[in-house]
Amino acid sequence: MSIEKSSKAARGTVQCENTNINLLKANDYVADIIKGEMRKNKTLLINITSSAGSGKTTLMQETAKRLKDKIKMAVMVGDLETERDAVRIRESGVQALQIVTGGICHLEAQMIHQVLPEYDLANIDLLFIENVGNLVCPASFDLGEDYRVTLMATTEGDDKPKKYPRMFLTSDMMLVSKSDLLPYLPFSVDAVVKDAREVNHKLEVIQISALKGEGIDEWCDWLLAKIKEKQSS
Ligand SMILES: Nc1nc2c(ncn2[C@@H]2O[C@H](COP(=O)(O)OP(=O)(O)OP(=O)(O)O)[C@@H](O)[C@H]2O)c(=O)[nH]1
Ligand SMILES: [Mg+2]
Repeated sequence: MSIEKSSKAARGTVQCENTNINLLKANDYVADIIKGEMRKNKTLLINITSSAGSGKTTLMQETAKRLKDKIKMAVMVGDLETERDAVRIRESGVQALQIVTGGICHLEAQMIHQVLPEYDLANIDLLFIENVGNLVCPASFDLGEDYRVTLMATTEGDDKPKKYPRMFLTSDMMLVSKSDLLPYLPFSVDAVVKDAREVNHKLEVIQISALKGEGIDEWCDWLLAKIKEKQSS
């Protein structure tokens, strides 16, 4: 791909028979409709992103266990194939629907909008979108979320924020996940936080282990505070 073409793709613009179709403009139009729905129903919408396997579904399961008796929570989850993640999340006792993208590497606002009628938003305080696992394409698509939360697993190496800056630039929170593995890995939390905050100085950070429970109470308190803000707005 030429440099010119790749920079166009980065802005979401595709050259098609001399017509420039701004894909992101169409996405943002639908994202605004989703935002309106969430505002009307006072539902907090969180977009969870990360590389493949950083612990998104495990975090959804642990969050559901802790919060499902306090608030009404639901999840929609995107994957290229299989319904496995939705099945895992449903086993934690919350509604979860799978969006199978059939090879597309990210979720788009139109996909979210299409499944929204399956959710009783008036009775949902917190709706998660678990995005397709990768740090590249999902960064470019606004899904109408209130907050974007990116997991950065200790197993991935601490150099990712500078290599995949757009994801960290567009996120509100970075969860440094799998912290239980820190004793075994050459991973510096200080280095990853420094790099991530050089990309985005407003980024909030919590260190978590969904497996051992570290940071999960702090994460749930953050969610509860954001739900309260949304409901009093
Ligand atoms: N050691 C450790 N392993 C974890 C932790 N959280 C998740 N895992 C493991 O990491 C693997 C991937 O976890 P998932 O929750 O499926 O990750 P994911 O981000 O949802 O993966 P995709 O949806 O495929 O992108 C599983 O084997 C989990 O058991 C953690 O806190 N510590
Ligand atoms: Mg998953």
